[in-house]
Amino acid sequence: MFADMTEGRKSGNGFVGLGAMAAAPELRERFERDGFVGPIDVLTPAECGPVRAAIVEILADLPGYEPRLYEVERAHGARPDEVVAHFLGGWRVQQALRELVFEPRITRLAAMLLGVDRLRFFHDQVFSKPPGHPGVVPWHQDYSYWQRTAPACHITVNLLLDDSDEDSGCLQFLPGSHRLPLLPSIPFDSDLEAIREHIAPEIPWHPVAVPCRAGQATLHHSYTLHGSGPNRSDRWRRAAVLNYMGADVRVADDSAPLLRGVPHLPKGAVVAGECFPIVLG
Ligand SMILES: O=C(O)CCC(=O)C(=O)O
Repeated sequence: MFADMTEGRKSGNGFVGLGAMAAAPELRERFERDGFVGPIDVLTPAECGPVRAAIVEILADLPGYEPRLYEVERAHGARPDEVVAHFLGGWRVQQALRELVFEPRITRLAAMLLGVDRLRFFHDQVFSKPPGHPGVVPWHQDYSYWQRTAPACHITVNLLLDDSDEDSGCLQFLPGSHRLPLLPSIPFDSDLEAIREHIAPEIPWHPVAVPCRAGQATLHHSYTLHGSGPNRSDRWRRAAVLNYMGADVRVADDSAPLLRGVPHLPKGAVVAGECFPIVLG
């Protein structure tokens, strides 16, 4: 089928060069087989500029913005030269990040791969690695952090705002790992491969790095193991991450609000309300 798409170009296990939706059946097949797809063209490189500027503004005054964000990585605050900058909730404070949440080029792709007609926004994240920064994002499964919502019907879009490759610490995936059981959640400042002590030695460890150009994205299943190494390059490596879920996902644990500053929803309630908008359907 790819052979028909003569203007297109295959890269990684995704598809670039034509509208990704044109390749929907292939992408879906790859997503089901590997637990991730990418790189996929989402934004133009020019459209990344305002998003990068929004991130620069937040990072320049993280303590000032923190009260309006959902979460700022504590270990980064304590050891900024060692730990990657990571925060949740940028969509609440910067228009360019807010617009990404509702961007149809993103939401249509996410809903198609998740296999839902109605898609709901959960939260956003930003990961920022300056040139030469030694920080890593340890291998993890996203749902290990999201068990307070159920069922696991979630998908992650990782949108690169700078060209990224193995030198600059691009994202890596373990193909097929979405079929593993749920593993323990790993503290953000752990070693890159800390998760391996929880994985049976007979499970093959063959990570696949997915370099992306600015404006390209990867999408992954919430059980897929992924992580990223240090930035050994002289370039920035920043990513805006959009986490979506099916419209019927419910609160599984109401011991606290799902995120700082959002209404406290009771156990069993659909994760709904203006903090968790329907973005498609
Ligand atoms: O961008 C990274 O290095 C990590 C991103 C991540 O963990 C995610 O997209 O879920």
